[in-house]
Amino acid sequence: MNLFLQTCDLQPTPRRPVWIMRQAGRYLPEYQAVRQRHSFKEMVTNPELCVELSLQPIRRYGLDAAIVFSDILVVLEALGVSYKIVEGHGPVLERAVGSATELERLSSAAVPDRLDYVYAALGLLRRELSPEVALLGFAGAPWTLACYLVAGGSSSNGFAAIKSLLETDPALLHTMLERLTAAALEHLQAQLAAGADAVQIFDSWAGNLTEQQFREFSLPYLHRMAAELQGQRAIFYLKGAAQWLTADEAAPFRILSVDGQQPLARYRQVLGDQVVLQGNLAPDILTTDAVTIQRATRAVLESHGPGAGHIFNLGHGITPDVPPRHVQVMLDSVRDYDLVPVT
Ligand code: 1CP
Repeated sequence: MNLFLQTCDLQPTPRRPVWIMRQAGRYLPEYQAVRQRHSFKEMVTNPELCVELSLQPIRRYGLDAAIVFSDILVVLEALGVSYKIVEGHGPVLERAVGSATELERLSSAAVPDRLDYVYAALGLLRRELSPEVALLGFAGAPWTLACYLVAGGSSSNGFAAIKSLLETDPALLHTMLERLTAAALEHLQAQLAAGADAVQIFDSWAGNLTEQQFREFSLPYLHRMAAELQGQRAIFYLKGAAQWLTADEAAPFRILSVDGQQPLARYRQVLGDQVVLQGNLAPDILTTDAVTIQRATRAVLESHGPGAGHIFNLGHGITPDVPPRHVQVMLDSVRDYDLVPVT
């Protein structure tokens, strides 16, 4: 029985599924061991290494879902703007794209033609994983991809360049967002075809917009993606923005992943029980101590309650300073909680 997929389909399960993203995956010594021998780029583009890195958290913790080792930036590379990861800084793109001419220079080749290595890794992973473990693919949301594209990589000034573009040339930004929506969708469909059971769309910088700007520059594109992926399991992760959604705005999303801004009970109250909620322990809790982690994990579980439709997850990726045993404490707390029969 695959608890993760059943939960995605809003079916009751004996316990709730749990998985975690380790975007800043540096916290695992087995990740570090591989990283010391290879650049990030080598790891992402080599399917065998990807499989090894994707399986590491599954072997250590027995999670209910595995996420393919990759990055949201591969889609930008497929569009002709390559990236590298600079130690202690983050992603750096070969060039920034902020004008109509630069936008026109993006490659018009089909995105999946350039990302074979991701689909190869997914195919191998699906064969390696037991059927009880769900396999996740992913892509960046259009707004989040645009943040990196316009800044030329990660930003130390809150993505100021795209915030000013949004005011000075909103039409250009919308053209860019259209382009990124199509590219991300192609990549997601190809991952589903290659063996992913579900896909997650990361809008990590949605909270960098005001509520009104979110409604103009992010939400319509997420809705378009949800419509195109209808019938597939698509998890929409909104960092810093899910609290703005009305029930009508959330309705197109079957599965919503939320950060730790509000208790899950509040999301349920606003959104009703037809949406699957994923989340939402704040990752910094994992740097504290066992008792604090147990208490905070329980608070998340109690806030949701026993009903179907909750995937336990962090509100964001794990930071590199988290001791791996603290993750085990969190997982044990989730599993112990669900062992107590509900009366
Ligand atoms: O070893 C290193 O130095 C690289 C660290 C690292 C890792 C492990 C990066 C660079 N990317 C990844 C993998 C990654 N990225 C995964 C694989 C899942 C896993 O191993 O658990 C996923 C799902 C991502 C997604 C991703 N990349 C997001 C969305 C999620 C989020 O964190 O909000 C974003 C915004 C990125 C861009 C990126 N790539 C890498 C970093 C450190 C960042 C974000 C930080 C920044 O903007 O500076």
